[in-house]
Amino acid sequence: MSKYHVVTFGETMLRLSPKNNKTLEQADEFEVLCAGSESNVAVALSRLGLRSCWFSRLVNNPVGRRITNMIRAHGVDVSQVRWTDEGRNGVAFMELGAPPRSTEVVYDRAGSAASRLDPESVDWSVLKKAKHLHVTGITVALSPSCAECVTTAIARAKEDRLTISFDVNYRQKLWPPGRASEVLEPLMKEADVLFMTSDDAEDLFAIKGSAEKMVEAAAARFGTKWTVLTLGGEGAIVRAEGKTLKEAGHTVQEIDRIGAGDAFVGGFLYGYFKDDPDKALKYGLAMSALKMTTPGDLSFATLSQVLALAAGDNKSVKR
Ligand code: KDG
Repeated sequence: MSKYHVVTFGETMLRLSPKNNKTLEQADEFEVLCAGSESNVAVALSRLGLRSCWFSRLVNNPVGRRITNMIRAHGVDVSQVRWTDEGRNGVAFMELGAPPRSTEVVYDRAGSAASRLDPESVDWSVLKKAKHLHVTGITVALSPSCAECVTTAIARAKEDRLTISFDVNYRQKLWPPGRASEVLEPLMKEADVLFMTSDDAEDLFAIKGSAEKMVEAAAARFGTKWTVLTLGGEGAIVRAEGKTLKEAGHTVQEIDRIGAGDAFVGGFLYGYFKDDPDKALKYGLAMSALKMTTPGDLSFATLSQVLALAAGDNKSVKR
């Protein structure tokens, strides 16, 4: 038995979000959370009962320890984190929007310890203990050495016969779309499962049309076995082994949508490991909907909640 189902890595920042729906400008109290797409996925998987390992590079100070503690609390293995005594940990100020006011994210992450992760400092033998590697475009955007880590991880995962998922996760505050599409396309083609929002498909790769047309065009262009487009409030669509399946999203009373995409990825991968595209979509959408009902990036959903919601049981009172 492999030690881990999934290994992933990337920057996780301290997330500071104003309390009581205040804006960043007016806030006098902040909730202390963590923000990192890959650790969000690792937590989602761990909550579903899978063994996940996440690593990054962090400064060994109270902020770095707080970040790892929040992730470890969900059962994620953080033993591969590269600790350093120098530099600083990234911080993200995240103000939650309330329509029509949009969510505002202010990064304070340039030159962070995580952005200095490099392939030589990673113990890649960790991949030999895993079945699956999950990586995202955010890490590629952080720095040339982080991009090299993603390239190295993909090459090693292929050698070690792991399956690979790649989430495009375009962040406009990190790089321009033209550069992102050019750098990401060859990496996306290496994945077994590709995740993208329909907005990213359109803005980065000019893939347009109905959801069905878009997912077929993406599958043809990137050649991935399973190609997944998330459609915001409309749900998600997958093209897997020549078939297209679409599923509507759940009605949600939204508390915090940041991290919902990562929760979707966690739930979807749970179904992917069962080789069932229909269940993958349902688990992904259930996990994502449940995540939106709680504050913070991290999912607090349980497997039984996800299975129940995926099966259509959404009774509001449980006794
Ligand atoms: O996916 C949610 C993330 O956007 C967030 O929490 C932080 O990984 C993050 C990033 O770099 O934007």
